[in-house]
Amino acid sequence: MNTPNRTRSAELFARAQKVIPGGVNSPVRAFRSVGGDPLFIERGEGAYLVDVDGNRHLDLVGSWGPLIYGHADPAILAAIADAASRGTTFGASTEAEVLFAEKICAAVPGVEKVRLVSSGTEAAMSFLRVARGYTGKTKIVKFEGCYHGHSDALLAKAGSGLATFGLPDSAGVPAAVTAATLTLPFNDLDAVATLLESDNDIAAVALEVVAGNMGCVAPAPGFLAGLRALTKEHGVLLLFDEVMTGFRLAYGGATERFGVTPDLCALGKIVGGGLPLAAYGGRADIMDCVAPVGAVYQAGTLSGNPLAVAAGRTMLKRLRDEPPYEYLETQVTRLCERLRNHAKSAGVPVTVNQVGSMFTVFFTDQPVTDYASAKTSDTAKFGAFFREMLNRGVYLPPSQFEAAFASAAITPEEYDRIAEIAGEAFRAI
Ligand code: KE4
Repeated sequence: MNTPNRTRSAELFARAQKVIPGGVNSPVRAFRSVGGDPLFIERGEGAYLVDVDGNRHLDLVGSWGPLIYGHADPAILAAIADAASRGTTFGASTEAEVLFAEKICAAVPGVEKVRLVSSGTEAAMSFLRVARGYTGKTKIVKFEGCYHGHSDALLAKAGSGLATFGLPDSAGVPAAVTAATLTLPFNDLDAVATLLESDNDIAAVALEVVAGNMGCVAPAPGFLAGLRALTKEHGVLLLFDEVMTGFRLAYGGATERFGVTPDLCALGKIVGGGLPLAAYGGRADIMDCVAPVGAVYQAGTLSGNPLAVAAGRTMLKRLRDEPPYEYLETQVTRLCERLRNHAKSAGVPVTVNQVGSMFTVFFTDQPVTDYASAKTSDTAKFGAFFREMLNRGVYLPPSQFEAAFASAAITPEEYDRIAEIAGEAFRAI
């Protein structure tokens, strides 16, 4: 399979590295873990990404989640243009924000009040601060392999003993900040029970309800209900990070899909319709801790930005009027079955995890239920698979430890084509 012409991307990448760290504005875009130079994109068209060399790719990243209906949705573009004609930002409240907040509260179980922010990082950083402010307690429990944005307290990894002090997972993060972030294995309910029984200074347990940042990993049966019972029993708040899963796994997100309601949740990606908008929300008595009502400070110049709110409102309207969930469930389940069959006939050991329209092909013969098992994957093989798929016009997330996000813009014939291309790629590696 010859490699498509990517000279313009290569030129731009060389130029970009002179003025942007790593030539990218977010690390995962640099293709470091899959090899080769990153693509530079000229435009998105429905199910396709078109790069600056004119190569078209069926897009299974969807900007890491927001684009459940694909690129350049005409209704969303029209809503943004319409809002922009009245100005781009006011730093003051608008009617649209109220209507949007009402929609979010009506959509997501357990969300009685919501605050709009500009990124998932801001949403997760804020729900953590609110949990600490509301409970008066200090420690936070997170899970290995879960990512909640790049705020200091959440860039933590497990200390020597699982429940000992968290260690920084990034340079520049003071140990004092992550000391209060305890990290446990995902899906390990016993570890949570042991910790909550032994430490009464825990404000919250936070998790990706379906993990996407270690690759797609589902909560084990009973895990979410167990967390809900344990946190209630010990006066600890349960925080669902639905930045990826919100409005993706159901209109009410993973909370609706799994039927377990947290105390607070973070939303992002889809809720912003592809513009910089995220949100955190939950029980009114907890959210009323937030300034200017309560003592927990959080603010933002562009929070509730009119253009982003217009995009988000249009996205939610479309999700209501023409829900993509059944179509995606059918198509992606069929696709994953075919990926398993093609890998098997090519003699390539893989574990394909899928929840709704999120999936990951792990290059391991073991079940993947947490970060330790995800790490048994052969990342070099994933890199080779990624490149073979890309050369054939299918754009997967450029990392073994990321979830693919399928869109409703991809037709059944195109899903079939993706499966056939994967068959060729499995045979080629
Ligand atoms: P942002 O600050 O990137 O909007 O959201 C942070 C965040 C919070 N919570 C979850 C569950 C997330 O997945 C994310 C961001 N996801 C990554 C993909 N692994 C965004 C892609 C990137 O970092 O470039």
